[in-house]
Amino acid sequence: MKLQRRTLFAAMAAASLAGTWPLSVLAQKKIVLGFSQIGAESEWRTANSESIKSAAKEAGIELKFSDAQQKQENQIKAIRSFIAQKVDVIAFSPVVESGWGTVLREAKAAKIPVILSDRAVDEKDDSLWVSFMGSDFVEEGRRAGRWLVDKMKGQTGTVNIVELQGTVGSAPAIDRKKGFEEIIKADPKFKVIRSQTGDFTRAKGKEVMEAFLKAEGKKINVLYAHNDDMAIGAIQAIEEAGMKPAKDITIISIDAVKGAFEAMIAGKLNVSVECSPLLGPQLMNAVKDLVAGKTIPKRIVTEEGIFPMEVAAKEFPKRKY
Ligand code: GZL
Repeated sequence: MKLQRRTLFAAMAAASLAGTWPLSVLAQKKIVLGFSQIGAESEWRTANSESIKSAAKEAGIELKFSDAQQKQENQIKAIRSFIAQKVDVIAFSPVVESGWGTVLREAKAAKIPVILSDRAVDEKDDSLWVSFMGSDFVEEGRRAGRWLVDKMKGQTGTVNIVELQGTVGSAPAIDRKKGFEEIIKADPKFKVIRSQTGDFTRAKGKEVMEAFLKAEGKKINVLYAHNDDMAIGAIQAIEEAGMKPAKDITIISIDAVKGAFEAMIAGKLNVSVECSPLLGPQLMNAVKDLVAGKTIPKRIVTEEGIFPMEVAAKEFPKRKY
């Protein structure tokens, strides 16, 4: 990419000296970013896409945006199309961790830098991307676990937990499970009695929670959902089963999207661990730095908090997503 731009700038500078191109045009060539988005599976994803689109507009970057409808083959197709179009930078949120080596090597061969946005890949060769920006999902799982340990510290009997996992094979699903278990395994009273994917969607979260309730019913003390959308779907299932969400079943989820704050204010969700989708501005800054020939950090971690229902009403007006 640097070579192409240098050649282009040299040609345009020569043309300018010949009086045919104003030198100011040289700096005007728009940066072109190809972005492959996972889909529109959750409130979080919608807010993330909005952040990327508005930040690109704000930064004067031409954005080629592709929605993969949660299919890895569509993301790979989109990345190949960006390579063929010779974009300046490629960025994407990998729907799952594995299966990216071939297409990332094609981007590297085409000298197009790649930024991982939101989620990581499990490729060993980390020269295949210049930076990974997004949350620490293991820490998000730990935060959820620590909140539960604190909430149940007076509890002596067994605490039966059901878990709604995110998309199978995705970094957030793998890491949020890992972080949560790392914390609760210290106390044998915590038992995960059912764990199944709800694919990060409300519909699937409700469907799987219905199955959990059918199988375990009033034995369930806690629901740990890897995102708010699945928790909100599960809340519907819990109410339809004649139980009180956040009272009969303690509910912990992750993202802290608007729907979670509304559920907490309604007394139906106990806590949401923040996972910010607002990656647009830092992505555009990274893209501009890359094109300007600067180096960018290999890992940029999003700073985040945790919101129990007790603070939801006060915090809600300040929320940006
Ligand atoms: C997390 C992101 C996850 C969200 C879900 O950074 O990848 O995907 O937690 C979304 O809501 O579907």
